[in-house]
Formats: sequence, structure tokens, C-alpha cells
Amino acid sequence: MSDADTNEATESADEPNGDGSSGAFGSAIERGEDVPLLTGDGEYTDDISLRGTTHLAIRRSDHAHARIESIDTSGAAAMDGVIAVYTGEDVVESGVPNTIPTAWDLPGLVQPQYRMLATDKVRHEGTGIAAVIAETPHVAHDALKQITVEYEPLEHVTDPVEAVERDVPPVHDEAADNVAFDFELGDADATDEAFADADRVASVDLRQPRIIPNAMEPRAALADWEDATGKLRLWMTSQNPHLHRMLLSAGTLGLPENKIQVIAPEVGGGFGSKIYHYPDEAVTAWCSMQLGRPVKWQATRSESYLTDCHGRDHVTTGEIALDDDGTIRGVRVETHAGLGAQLSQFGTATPSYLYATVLSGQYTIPAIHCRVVGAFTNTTPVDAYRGAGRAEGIYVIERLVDVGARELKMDPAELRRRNLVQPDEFPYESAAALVYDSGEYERAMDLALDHVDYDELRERQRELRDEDRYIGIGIGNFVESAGLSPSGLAGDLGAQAGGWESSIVRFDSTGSVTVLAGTADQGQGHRTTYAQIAAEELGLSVDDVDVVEGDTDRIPQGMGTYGSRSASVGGGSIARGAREVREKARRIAAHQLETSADDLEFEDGEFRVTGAPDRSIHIQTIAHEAYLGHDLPEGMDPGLEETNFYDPENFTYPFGTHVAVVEVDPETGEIEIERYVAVDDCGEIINPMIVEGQVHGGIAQGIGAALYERAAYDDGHLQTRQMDEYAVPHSTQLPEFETDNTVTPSPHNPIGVKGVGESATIAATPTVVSAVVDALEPFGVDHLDMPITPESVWRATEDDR
Ligand code: MCN
Repeated sequence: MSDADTNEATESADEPNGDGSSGAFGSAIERGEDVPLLTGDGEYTDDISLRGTTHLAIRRSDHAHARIESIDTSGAAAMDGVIAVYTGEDVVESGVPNTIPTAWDLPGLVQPQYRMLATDKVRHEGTGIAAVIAETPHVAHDALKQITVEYEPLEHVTDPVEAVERDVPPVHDEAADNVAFDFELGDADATDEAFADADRVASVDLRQPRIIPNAMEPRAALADWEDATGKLRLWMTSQNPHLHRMLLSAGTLGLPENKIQVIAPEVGGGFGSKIYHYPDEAVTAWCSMQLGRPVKWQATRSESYLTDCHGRDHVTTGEIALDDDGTIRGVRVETHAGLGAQLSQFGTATPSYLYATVLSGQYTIPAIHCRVVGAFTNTTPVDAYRGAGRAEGIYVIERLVDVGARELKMDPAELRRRNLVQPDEFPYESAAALVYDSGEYERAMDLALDHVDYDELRERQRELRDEDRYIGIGIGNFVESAGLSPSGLAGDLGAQAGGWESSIVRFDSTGSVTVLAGTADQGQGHRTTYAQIAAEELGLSVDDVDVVEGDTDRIPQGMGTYGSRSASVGGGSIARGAREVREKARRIAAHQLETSADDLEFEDGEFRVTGAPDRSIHIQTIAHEAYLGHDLPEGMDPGLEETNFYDPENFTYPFGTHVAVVEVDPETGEIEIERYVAVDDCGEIINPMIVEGQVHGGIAQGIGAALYERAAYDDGHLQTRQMDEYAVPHSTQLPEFETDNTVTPSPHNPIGVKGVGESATIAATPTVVSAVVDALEPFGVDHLDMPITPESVWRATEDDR
């Protein structure tokens, strides 16, 4: 059920846009992109066939940590249908730069070598060692078995605490103690003082396990190297084709950027995992360059589980200092973050800046200190997964508020309420170095609590406990930093890419509009929402607007889709571009109507002379005139299009409150989610239906983390390597979601939007854990680590049942 578009708070929203007002912005317009996707007409990377395409399969290490002593590829090379077999030494000999670079530096960061194919050592199960190219995928995969590798096995470590504390052979010689970075944020002395002065301290030790992103479409690439022109075309499952073009050019293949075309066709989900520049797609491109033939690589599901960057992997001790009246005085956090065996592009930023900076949550906390030790382990690299860093940080602060409430014997809603940042405190600078843009946290929290009749529910909880029934009410307040920008700030923090976005808004001569955007959709619905933004600004219908993403030859520049940035940064760029187009059209209209531009009103695409409405001209007619160029204002160039680069002045800060009601059976450990209410504030809403969809998907993933998902390693081997071993929640395990919104526009972009793509994932995990722990209060359970399974509930209640 949703009442997103009937909510009073939504009605009070400011008008977002320019004066074109077609009503497109804010409407629950159906997603235009869905018909081809649902009828099978969508074209994904693996659907694309070029004449003479060959097929790549990658031989991977089945050791977690070992020295490679020899690789014998002769058996594979001799097989019928095998075209070539390459090892890491062949890549080295080819003279390409052969580096998979990081994209975020930190002080003191150890950056070990990361090559396309390993040559000396394998550092995690799944490391690529050799590439087989064959006429069919089956032959390529069969040939992998004919490659003989001799290893000298080394002791391995998969746990981030053990990695730095136990005496184990280092994953990389450059980091003898396996520490990649030791990061601190906040004022340690002020925090110590706050703790010394506070009435009480509560603490929690927690683990946030590794999660596998599980996009529906596994990663894939098709590379086509053209010897005659020295050009590489690479179709791939990318969330950010321009970033892939840049990293392939500079770090990996050494080709000029203008000789690489990266195309992301339809992409079947990413959740972060398709941001990264992995060795595999680079190997695909390199193989095509060796052979002068198209080469295709399609990951199997298990390969995907083994090699897509995992998420989370934190081991944390958190402490909260409180006064007896509920005032939070300080928060202190120490975390070991597993980075895996290699540094992925944002693997350093995610557990440091994206994590520590949200530890203030929605609360005024005067002193915060956080230390994060980033540890190399013999596991798949870890990087941003939906919620990246912010999910981990909000989980910690929300767990701390809950244990703090227990310590004070105070209602957890009340403790939250007493510490919320108030509307008149914005922009609010937190002790964790962020400046929140705008918010009405209490309004969203009240709305969420009203949805469940909180006071009555607490009463019901007390009554049911007398009948040995245990319901729990979990509250998750969140605020996140979305849309990493401005570029200067990102650069100061170590980013090696910009935070801007770019777009082109182009009228065609017959009046249709094409928007070329530098972001890249994997299911978020950009083709619909971007069309809504442009249509609104230009006074057109969404059907007049076509949106193109994901092709570096068509769209000159872009930064891609991650960090819930597309609506605010990409959409902001489109709005700005469309406004410039509209202003040029206004000058042409003024010229042709022989009036001044200031005397023109603009409505539904029509420029009308103020006071003389019969003297008008439509923007689509002006487009035609602009391309005819016969009668333009003196000195104006023909054409009607604008390229816009937009670098917002700050992040946006979506927020909200989620509430879960669960019933837990201590006898069986079963957890049933009775109700799930999500109140989100993502600023102005471009498309309420799409926002609701994002919230639904996000909740499902957040619940998955809380109750089901964990990438399990045993003896260095990933145990959960296919869908029937890795527990993603089924629809039958999820309740009906009740969604609602408040609208607090962001002042940081021209359309007042905030991101929404990650919000619900960030909120749902602490909410559900909070609910289960709340249900088990009579059993003295203060915390349970994720995923909370029937077994963990059963064990936790064992002594008191
Ligand atoms: N939107 C809106 N009004 C707002 C904010 C957003 O209508 N106020 C719309 C946007 O226009 C867009 C969608 O909601 O169509 C999500 O917008 P945004 O929050 O800007 O996020 P991005 O488009 O940048 O997507 C990234 C985000 C992230 S980081 C992950 S991870 C994620 C997610 O989106 N992965 C997804 N949602 C996903 N949804 C699908 N189907 N598949 C994924 O892999």
C-alpha cells in the first residue's frame, strides 16, 4: 500500500521548477523503458553479436593464498576450437600499463600492484590467472580444465581483525601487518572528555557481514578492436561508462581515451557492483587487441558471486555517552573494515569518509570520534554496495541509540526525539564533518510512528508478553549523504575523479528533444524521470523527449550512476541545460514576435506576449526556426541545444524514519515481519511511483542484510557461491510495505531533489534488527549480529525460555 501522493506533507511542497510547467515533474508517469525490458526486446551485453565473435573464459585460482609456481596451458591450447590461451606473463610482455587503479587516495594508503591477470601470487579464491579464447563459450570453459597450475599454498586470512592482529603471511609484502590504511575522523580529545563527563556510557560490539550484490544480470563484456583505426569498442555492464573509459585508457591499456568507446546497453541491476573497473572486462579488451577479433566474456552466476565486489565486512565496537535526561554527549567508534585482497576503486572511500561522516545520524552529538583500520584479507575485494558506508554508519548509530535507551530505561523513540536536529538548525554542521542541507526529522518520525499507532502498539506489546508472545517495534532514523560533490571537496578528501555531471539537451529541427546524459541506468528509470525534468522545463510532454545514456561516443562526458546522485546531479544538469535552451528559444521568440524577451510569458511550451495572448509562438516551432537560421536575432548562432556541466555546491541529505513490527517465536526462532512502514524524504519528488519502487527494492535489500544474507567463507573458500546457497529474501518472506513521504527540498540543486536510490537499504537494516532485539528484551538480549537467523534467536533465548 502507498499513500505517497495523498500525504499532506507532500502537498505543502514548494514548486520545483522553471516557468514551463507541463505538469510532468511530480507525476507518477509509467516507466517508458519497461515495455522492451518486459517483452524481452531489451538488448543486454550478451545479446549483442558481432561477426566472428570469439568467447573468453577465465581460469581462476581455487586457492585463497598461494604462490604460483608454474602454469601449463599446452593442454588447453591444443584443444579443437581453442584460438588462444594467455597468462599474466603474456599481458606483461605486451607492454600495456596493466594496472587496475584505485580511484580514492587516503593518507598513508598502501596501494599494492593490481594486475589484469596474476603472475606471482594469487591472493583470493577467484583471482584470474589465465584467459582462454575459443570459438564457443562451451569450448572455452572446457579448456579451463586443461590448464595445469602448480601452487605453493600460503596461510590465508579472511577476517579483518585477524588479518591485522594475527601473525599471518601478509596478503601484500608492502603491508606487512595487512593494514592498508588507518583512518581517523573527529576530535579524539573532545570525545574522551565528553565520555568522562557523561552520566552513562553504553556500548555494542557488532559485525556487519559481507554481502554479495546479486544483480540479476551477471557482469559481461564484448570487445571489438579494430586494427585499421586503432579503436576499441567495448560493450559492458557498466554503471559509469566514462569512468571505465578513463581507467582503461590511463591505467590499464594505455590507449588514448578518444580511441575507446564504452557502451553500456541495458544493464540488469548493479547495486554498486558494476561501478568498478575489474580485471575481467580489461582482459576481454586486451584479448581482442591481441587477436583483432571480437571477444565476448559473460560471467557465470558463481563467477559473479566470486568476483563481483562484495559489500560491508565491518567489525566494530561502538560507544555512546549519555546524560540521565537522554542528552547524547558523544559517540566513539572503532572499526576493522575488510577490504579484500585488492583495492577496488572506492574500496578505500566507502569504509572511511562515507562511513565515519554519518555517525551523527539525525542527532545533535557534540563529540564524535571514529577510527577505521582498513585490512587486506584473502577474500574478494570489497567496495560500495547499495548504501555504501552510510548504511554501515547509520547501522552503528542506530544500534547505539537503542542500547543507550536500554541503559537509560527510556523509550527508544523518546531518546531519539530528544536529540533530533531541529528544522531551524539547518544547515547543520555535524561533529562528523558534514553540513546537512535541510530536514524536518521530527515530522518524518512522527508520521512513521503515527502509521503504526506507536503508543497503542507499545501497550499491545506489554499485553502480549503476558501471553508469552513477543512482538518487537524497531525504529530506524537515517540521514545519508547522496550525490558526491562538489568536485573540489571530493578532491580534498582523496577522490581521483570529479563529482560533477554533464548532459546535452538538444531540440531536433522538427521539435522533438533528445537528452544525452552522462549517468547510466541499471533499472532506476532515468529514461522516464529525465524526460519528466526536461519536459517540465520546456513545457512539453514526456513523449516529446528521448533520453540517451551509456555510450561514450554519443555522450561526450559523464560520471555515471552511483551514490544516489543521478536525480540531483544528473537531473540538476538536465534542468540547467533545458533552462538555457528555453532562454535561447525565448530570445528567438522575442525577435520573431517583435517584442522584448522580458515581455514574454511561457506556458505549456508557448511563448505569449504579455497582454496579447494571440501573439504567440510554440517552442517546437522556434526549434525549427533555430535550425533554419533564416531569421534569428543579430549575432545569434543557429541550432537549439546546450551542453551543461554541473558541479553542485554540496551533497544532498535524504532522510526518514522506518518502523518495523515483528513477532518472534523464541521456541522456534522464527521471525515474522508484521508491518513495515517507511517514511522517506527525498526532497522534491520527480516521479512518486519510481520513488516508491526504489524504496520497495531498498527495503527488500535492507531486510535481506538483517535477516538472511551473508557471504560465508570457510577455510578461504567462498561457501555461498550460487543462488541456492546465498539467501536473498523471497517475496513471500517480505511484508506489504507501507510507504509515505515528507518533502523537504534540497537547496543544493536547481530542482530541489535529494537522492532516494539507497535510502531504504540504509534504513531497513537497523530498523529490522532493532525490532527483533526489542522483541527479545524480556530475554535480556541487547544486540544480535546479522543475519539474525532462527538459530541465532533460539541460541540467544536458550537460557530463559
Ligand atoms: N527520483 C525521483 N525523485 C527524487 C529522487 C529520485 O523521482 N527526489 C528517481 C530518479 O530520477 C531515479 C531514481 O529515483 O529514476 C533513483 O534516483 P537516485 O536516488 O538519484 O539514484 P541513481 O539514479 O543515481 O541510482 C543509484 C542508486 C544506487 S547508488 C544503487 S546501489 C541502486 C539504486 O540506485 N541500484 C539499483 N537503485 C537501483 N534500482 C535498480 N532497479 N537497480 C539497481 O541496481
